[in-house]
Amino acid sequence: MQDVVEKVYEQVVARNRGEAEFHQAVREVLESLDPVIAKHPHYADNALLERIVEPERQIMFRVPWVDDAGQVHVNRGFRVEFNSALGPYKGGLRFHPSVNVGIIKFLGFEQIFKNALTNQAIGGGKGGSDFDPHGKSDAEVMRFCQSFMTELSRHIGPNTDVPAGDIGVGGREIGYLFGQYKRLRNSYDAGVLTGKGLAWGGSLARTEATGYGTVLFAQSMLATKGETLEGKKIAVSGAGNVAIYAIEKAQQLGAKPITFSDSSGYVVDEAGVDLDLLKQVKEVERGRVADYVSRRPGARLVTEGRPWDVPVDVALPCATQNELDADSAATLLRNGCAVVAEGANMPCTPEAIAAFQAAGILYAPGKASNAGGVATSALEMEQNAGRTRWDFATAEAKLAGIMVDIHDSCVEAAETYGRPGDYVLGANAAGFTRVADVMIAHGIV
Ligand code: NDP
Ligand code: 2IT
Repeated sequence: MQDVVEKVYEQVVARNRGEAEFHQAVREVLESLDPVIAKHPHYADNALLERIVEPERQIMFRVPWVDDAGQVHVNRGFRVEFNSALGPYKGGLRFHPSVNVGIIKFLGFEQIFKNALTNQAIGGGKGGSDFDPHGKSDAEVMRFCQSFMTELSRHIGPNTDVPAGDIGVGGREIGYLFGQYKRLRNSYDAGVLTGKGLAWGGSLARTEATGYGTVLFAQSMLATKGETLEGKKIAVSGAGNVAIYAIEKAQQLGAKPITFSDSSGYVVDEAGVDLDLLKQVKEVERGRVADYVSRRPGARLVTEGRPWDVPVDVALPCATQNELDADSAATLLRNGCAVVAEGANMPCTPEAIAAFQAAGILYAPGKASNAGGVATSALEMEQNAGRTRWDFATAEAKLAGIMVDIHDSCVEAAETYGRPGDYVLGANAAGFTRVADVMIAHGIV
């Protein structure tokens, strides 16, 4: 990194001790900015880099709640309002026991550039809690969500900050959160949350959007080589919202996803994933991947290793950060994998990314390839503001158009800065310059 950029990184590490994921996300962006700063030195003036790595506001709060047995628990809640240059803070809420301030800051930081890439009027933010929804009753999840929203409601609003789902937060949780917000504010602000139910302001295609968008991005990358997804074998990780709809879109485009996973292991189904069964197990029963295997002859559960051990043409990591490391990358490359598109946020380690880039395969960073979810959240906000509702085909067509635009912006920026085909540089440079230009226009704020 150039001196000016390296100094900013060192300051981030010194000021945010122990926040390894945040350091990792900042480093990846700053490294990409070398050629951008070299070409446009004014981006380093007026402490623009120093400002962009510092959240505008970060909120931490106590979340007390009572379980079904009457026991009181205390979780920690977070909302990091990172950057509002382009619009209200926008980004999901994650409920997972691993959540800490460094994880929320890495996600919020990535969200700034992802949201800029969508070309919609949304700033970057993220939130969540170390609450674990696994094994909790609906009533426990509801009481937790009500307590969480009791504090969060002071900080959000349709023109201020608009949360949505992420790991552990889906339609059920958004419902309980919205109900409590409405009660506290005595105001039906549909646009305060996205990922809502279809009967109360949700958008068609939002549920599918992240997974669909990831596959559409992979399709656009393949098109640059004159190829399609038809007949390609795919390894998917995760079995949640993103993974399920990545599998669905891949199947619609003639590909053959053969794996998925959760924290108990991964499933290999060489005949191709039975999507109806997977949805039944995960969306309806909230079960484990073993429940799929017990009902699907020919499928096997592997509890050691990763889906990346299975020979495939395309890998779609859709579970969590740092789930695909250098060893997994080497295995994928050895087996002939030629496309990696991230559905999750930061699932590939820096070493894995370096291996993919050195091998010259098609690799898409999550801030570009998983941006379809937040883009469709912005479409939900647009429908809420207009008190209208589009049909599925309209919403999906807009999502598809946005994914093509994001792909083309990445390709163009990578060419502009002298590294054609480098989607990491492309995504970071295109996202950064959009935000930076507006921050400059807004003065020192
Ligand atoms: P879900 O909660 O619906 O699913 C998450 C899946 O990943 C589950 O199968 C879960 O298994 C697995 N998983 C999560 N954490 C771990 C872990 N530490 N180790 C092993 N497996 C794990 O979340 P989403 O599908 O919404 O999110 C998946 C990824 O996509 C995340 O990185 C998220 O940030 C990203 N993303 C999500 C978007 C959205 O719209 N939902 C938009 C853009 C990105 P288990 O149940 O066993 O924990
Ligand atoms: O990481 C992400 O982009 C999300 N979890 C979706 C955020 C949103 O506001 O829809």
